[in-house]
Amino acid sequence: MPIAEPMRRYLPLLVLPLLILSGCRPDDDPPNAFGAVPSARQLAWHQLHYYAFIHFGPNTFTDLEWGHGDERPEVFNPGSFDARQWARTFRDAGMEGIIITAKHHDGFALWPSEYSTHTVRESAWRDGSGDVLRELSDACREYGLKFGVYVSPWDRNHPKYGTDEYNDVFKSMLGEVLSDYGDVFEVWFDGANGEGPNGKKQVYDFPGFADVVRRLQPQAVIFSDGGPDIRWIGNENGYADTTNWSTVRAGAFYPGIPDVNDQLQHGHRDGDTWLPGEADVSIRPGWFYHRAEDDKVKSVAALAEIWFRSVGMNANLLLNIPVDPRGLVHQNDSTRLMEFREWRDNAFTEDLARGSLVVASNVRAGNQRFDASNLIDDDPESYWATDDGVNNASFDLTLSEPAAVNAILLQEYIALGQRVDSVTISVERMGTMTPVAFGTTIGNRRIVRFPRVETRRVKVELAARAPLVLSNVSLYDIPPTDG
Ligand code: FUL
Repeated sequence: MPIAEPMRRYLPLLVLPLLILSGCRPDDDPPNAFGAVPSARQLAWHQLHYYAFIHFGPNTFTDLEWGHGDERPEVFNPGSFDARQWARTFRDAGMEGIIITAKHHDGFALWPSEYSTHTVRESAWRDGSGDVLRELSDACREYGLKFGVYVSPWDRNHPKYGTDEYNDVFKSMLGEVLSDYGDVFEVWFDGANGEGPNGKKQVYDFPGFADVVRRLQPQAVIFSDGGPDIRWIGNENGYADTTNWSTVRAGAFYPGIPDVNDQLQHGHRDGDTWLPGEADVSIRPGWFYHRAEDDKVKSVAALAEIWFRSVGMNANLLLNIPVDPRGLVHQNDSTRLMEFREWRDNAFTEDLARGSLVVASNVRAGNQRFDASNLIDDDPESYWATDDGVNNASFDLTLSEPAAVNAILLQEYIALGQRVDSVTISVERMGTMTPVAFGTTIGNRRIVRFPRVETRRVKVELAARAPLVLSNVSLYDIPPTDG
């Protein structure tokens, strides 16, 4: 029913006192989302930190990094193959999943594909009756790990490579991988695009490949240089940039795009698309196993640095551990993985911010729901938020007793976007607050390190592009690594 004109004019005057009386101001609403936001499948991926990459195939036996595609399939013969040993090792290492090279550039399929004659079926392993993907996906389920696949579009073996038909062959092979082995959490597309056996390069149908993934594994994230869900971090050292936006400008990146590594490393502040970074690196110099690298497994110190610069810089870490020709994770790698886990457990188990008093310079509508105490409540869905228009704010943590600290972990509530441009950390020393560290972006997770100091008060000053929305703060006293 239409409201009479005089009534309409006076309506705000009537409603406003009612709103005030009920204690309800417009800012009692949650903050609006800012800019691009993650999809449900990206949000699920953001909850991960660290998972294993496995490069395994004929190269494991021929000592190559890039097989030529003409290797005899019989060379693939892992005598002590045990996917359960891999899964157990990675579970014990504190990893959350495994991504395996189902097919690398040499074209050899680790499953008995109907669309290729260069597969485990043609190998000497188990007289051709084995299926690596079957045993690994089963082992992942048994050990509570997520299962993911790397499937290289570049194929140096397939006779159809370099022709239009190959895109359909690739889609069919991808379809097998995504239909026959249960849930897949991530599909990893390598941008490498070289020549096939006929000397020709392929024009890849990436949109068509993505359609296959969406149809068969709608919850899986698709990784490539340009997404559509996860972007490469622009180097193979496992390092994101200290400034790392999860947003990029639409269309700026595509699989195999050259000369943008720097941009991939830090994303775009003015990006209109959510495309977070994944940092990949190998625990050894090569991606595949080489006996000559048995004593070149990265140190705990090197792995810790990678952790700070990936997981601690708004990326997930994909750490490659090449399986050896026996079909086992080598002792040197598993020993190092366990040492690295022990260091992380020592570093991150005790959160010194828990139980502290947190007071913010501004709390949205003064409403308890957005209070700064949400920063230390262990609930990732609760957050501290500021009023609309308050894009610069701070909070103080007062510890129950003085403690030595050297790192702070900050997390934005990214379901509503990425906002923070800069952060300054100060600590109380002899009664005065002294700045000890500066940072730029936060995003899903940011660890800022500073020289170890004993203090009772820590101040975090933030400048953002929209009201602040942070879900978590943690304080740590991280032990040194043994070098
Ligand atoms: C690169 C490949 O060419 C390497 O062999 C390796 O698989 C690495 C993870 O991606 O593009």
